[in-house]
Amino acid sequence: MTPNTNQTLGEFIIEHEKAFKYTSGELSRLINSIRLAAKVVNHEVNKAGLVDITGKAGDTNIQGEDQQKLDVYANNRFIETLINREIVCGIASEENDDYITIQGQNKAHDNKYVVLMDPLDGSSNIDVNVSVGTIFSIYRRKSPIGEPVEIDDFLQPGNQQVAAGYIIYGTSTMLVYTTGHGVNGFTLNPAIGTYYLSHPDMKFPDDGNIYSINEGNYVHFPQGVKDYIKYCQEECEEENRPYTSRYIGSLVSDFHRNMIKGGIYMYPNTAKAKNGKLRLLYECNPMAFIAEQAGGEASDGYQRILDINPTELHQRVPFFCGSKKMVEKAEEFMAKAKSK
Ligand code: P6P
Repeated sequence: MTPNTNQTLGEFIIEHEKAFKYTSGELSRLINSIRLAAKVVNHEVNKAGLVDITGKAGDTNIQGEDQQKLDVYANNRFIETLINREIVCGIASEENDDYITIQGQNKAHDNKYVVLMDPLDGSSNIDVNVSVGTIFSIYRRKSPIGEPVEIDDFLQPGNQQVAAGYIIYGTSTMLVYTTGHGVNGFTLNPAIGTYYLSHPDMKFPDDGNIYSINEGNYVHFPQGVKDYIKYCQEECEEENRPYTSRYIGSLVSDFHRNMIKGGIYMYPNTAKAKNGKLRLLYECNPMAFIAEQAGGEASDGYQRILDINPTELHQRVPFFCGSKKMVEKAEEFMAKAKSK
C-alpha cells in the first residue's frame, strides 16, 4: 500500500484498524486519546517560557527526581484523558509511585488494556528549551475482569506489548508509534491541530556512525562499554570511523535522530545507576518495541530487552538501542569483556 502522506492520523488509524486482530475499536480510541492529550501537552510545552510552568514543582517523584511543573502537568493530562474515556483498566506512570486503577460506571475494570508511560521524558531540558518527549506502552490485560493485577497486567515482558509510541516535542511535534505492523511518524500541524503521516514506514538504517552516551560517566562504565567507545573513536576510513558523538540528554530526541540517521543510544550501568538509569517498563520496552519494528535492536548489553521478565514497576535496566549492526558490535565488546 503506497503511503499517502496527506493522510491524517485519524484516517490512518481507521484504515489500519482491520490489520489489528484484537481491536474492536478500543485500541484505536486509545491511540486517539493519546493523540488528544499530546496536543494539549504540546500547547503548554511550546509556551513553557512564557507562563509560570517551567521550573520545579516543589516535589520529587519515586525516582527521587525533582518533579518539573510540566512533568506534573503532562502526567495529569494523560491520566485524565485516559480515565475519562474508560478505555483502560489501569495506568502506570513514572510520576506515580503506584499504578492507578480506573473506577468507571461501565464496568471499566473489564476494559482490555493497561497503559504505562513516561509523561515527559527528559524534562530537565525544559528550562533550557531542548526537546522533550512522552513515551507510552500498551498491553492487553491478562487478568480476568475486575481490578487489574500488578504481576499479571503491568509486569508483562515487553514482547507482549500490543502498541508503543512516543511524542517528541521538538522543532516540530511528532507522534511515532507501532502496533506491531511497522513504525509510522505523524507531524502535528499546530495551526489546525491535525497530525499528518509525514514519516511512513520508518526504518533504522542497518548501520550508522552516531553514538549517544553520557561520557561524563566514563570511569564508571563496564569495561565492554569503554572498549566499544574506544572502537567508535578509532580511525578506520573503510568503516567510516571515528563515529560522531551526539547526546542530547533526552532519550526520545536521541532515539528519533538515530532512527532517521543511523546510530546507537547507550545508557549502561554506572556507579550512580547500578542497573542503569532508564526504566524498563515505560522507557526501554516501548522504545525497544519501536526499534525492533523499525529493523533495529535493543538489549541490556547481553539479552533482548523485550524478553526481560519485569519484577517491579519502576525497575531500571542498562539500555543499548539502535541500528542493528551497532548494537550487535557493542554486545560483542560486552561479551568479550565479560569472558575475560
Ligand atoms: P543523564 C532523562 O532524564 C533520561 O531519562 C533520558 O531521557 C536521557 O537520555 C537520560 O535520562 C539522561 O541522563 O544521566 O545523561 O543526564
